[in-house]
Amino acid sequence: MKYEEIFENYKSLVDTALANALVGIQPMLKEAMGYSLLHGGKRFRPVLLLASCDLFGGDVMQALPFACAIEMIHAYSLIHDDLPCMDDDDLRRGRPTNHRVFGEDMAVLAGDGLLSLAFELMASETVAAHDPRRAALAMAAIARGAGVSGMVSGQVRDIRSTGHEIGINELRKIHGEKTGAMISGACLAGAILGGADINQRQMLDDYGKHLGTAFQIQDDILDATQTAEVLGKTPGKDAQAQKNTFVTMFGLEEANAWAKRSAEMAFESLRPFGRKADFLQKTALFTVMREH
Ligand code: GRG
Repeated sequence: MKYEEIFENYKSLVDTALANALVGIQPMLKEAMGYSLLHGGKRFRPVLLLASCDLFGGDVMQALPFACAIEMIHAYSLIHDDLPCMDDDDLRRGRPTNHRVFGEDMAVLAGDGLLSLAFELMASETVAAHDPRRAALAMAAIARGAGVSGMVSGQVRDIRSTGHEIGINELRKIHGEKTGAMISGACLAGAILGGADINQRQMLDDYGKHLGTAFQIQDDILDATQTAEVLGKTPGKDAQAQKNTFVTMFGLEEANAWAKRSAEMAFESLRPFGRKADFLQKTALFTVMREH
């Protein structure tokens, strides 16, 4: 099967399961949650989770609730990040941001709803799982990626460092937490669910960390070089807001080189798996070639 077909297969499993996960929620809340969860998005993190589970011969259908959960957490983070009190953005995935359509109060609540639904989904699956210990460990990996030592912490560092001069180590810390932790959390959770041993988990975690760096630098490059039409969000915000990124600190050429190096390191992390890791290795290389 071609790379694009494999990606599409994982993605369509996720898209269907996400739509089903909102059934039964009261209409006002469902509309605001569904607006940001069900329309657009690359589904990068859930695809990584499913592919990492597949690498070890795990049951992709049993991993699906965890894949949906990580996408819900991602969607919540985007809604909250776009709020006037944070990035104050009007455009996301080619449409007005959540608070622009539903108001700030509903946007905060839609994010809260998505975050709690993610954990409800994983907890229910853990109770029903044939290996509840594995499921609980996967849930913990996702919680770590999302929370106080992951994305939330990175967002705090990012906000607090904006407009101030920082060094490369702090920049890497911000990126590692804000973006990398959810990406490596997805890979690690997938590996755990698939039955990876401790060394194999470490390899997937390493892969995810390098991939996270490559993904974030490419995001910064696109912010500086692409149009709103292609990106579906407002470009040029990093420079305008005096954000610290690889591009604003080192320039485009250096940022490109760094992104490529990180993608290659992600690729190398999975070499011991041979051809079985083809899809994940190609994902690393494509990450730095993507245009949105
Ligand atoms: C509000 C706790 C909290 C965190 C927000 C996600 C985030 C942290 C900020 C969004 C801004 C940003 C550039 C974050 C870095 C991660 C990133 C590149 C997010 C965009 O992810 P994609 O490209 O988005 O996977 P799609 O739309 O494809 O799902």
